[in-house]
Amino acid sequence: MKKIIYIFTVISLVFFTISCEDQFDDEQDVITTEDIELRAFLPIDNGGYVGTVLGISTNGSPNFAIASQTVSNAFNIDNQGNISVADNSVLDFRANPQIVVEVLINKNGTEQTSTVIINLIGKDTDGDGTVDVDEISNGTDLNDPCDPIQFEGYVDFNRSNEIWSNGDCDGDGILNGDELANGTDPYPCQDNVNTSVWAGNVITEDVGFDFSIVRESQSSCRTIAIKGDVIGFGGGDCDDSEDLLILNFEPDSDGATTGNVTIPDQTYLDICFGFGERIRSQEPGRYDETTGIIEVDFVIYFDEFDPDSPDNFGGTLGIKPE
Ligand SMILES: [Ca+2]
Ligand SMILES: [Ca+2]
Ligand SMILES: [Ca+2]
Repeated sequence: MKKIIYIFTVISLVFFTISCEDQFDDEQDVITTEDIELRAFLPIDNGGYVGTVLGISTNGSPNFAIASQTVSNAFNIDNQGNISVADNSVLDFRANPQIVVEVLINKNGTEQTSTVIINLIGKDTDGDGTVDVDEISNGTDLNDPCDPIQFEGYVDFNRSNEIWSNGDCDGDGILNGDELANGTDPYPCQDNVNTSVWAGNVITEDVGFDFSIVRESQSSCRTIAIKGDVIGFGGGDCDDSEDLLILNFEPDSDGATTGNVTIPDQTYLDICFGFGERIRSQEPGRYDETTGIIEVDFVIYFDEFDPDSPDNFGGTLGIKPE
């Protein structure tokens, strides 16, 4: 009897073991992955880490392989799914700003694909608007936010960049970030118009009419601002107006002492009339630093009226130092 029980037990054990193995063999690998989007900041070294592809199998670690990529040999992948740069010489963020990599995740013949979009971005370490790869090829300093030199009016900087904010590009002792907060220009004037010729008192006249007025003028980069009624248009209280008339200068060439002068479209003596008078130049006038003479045709018109109408009041504004 004992023998029978023993044989039965052995048979049962064998059967149980076989049935377990059958069940194990029948279990399919299930692989979990997802499509992802990554960013690679250039320049980046060969071997530089870019990101990791998710790949989980129900039966241990799966294998990762790149099936295709839109720029050959750009990236590698290791067996943890880490994507790294294979050959940085083929990464060009202007020619190919986006590279699509198809990754196969495989375990025991079961396979899933992850589509990985890698956006190439030109890094700008110092926030001056010139990306590092260009600073390297141009020979400028990628850690100096004021190299290459830019001039007043330049706006392509990154205002949230700390290196840029802590720079002082015009050398006036006020940091770039503070200049932005103050509403001043952080960049130096391109010093090829000597507007100081018209700083202080200037004589203004409506050329062809027999009068002239002395007015106070402030000069800054390629611009002067003259206080009050420059052409005797208003008279009375308007003479003492603090309103400013802005004129802009554009040299004929770099370093030239002559060039064009324009009156950008602006309100004129609004503080003393309040009728919405506007003034602008009809076409660019001329300035000459040596003689100190400025002449520019102007037109005065009312807001919402046609500034080109022949019925508008106009003339030639003459300006010279007192
Ligand atoms: Ca830069
Ligand atoms: Ca720089
Ligand atoms: Ca400054």
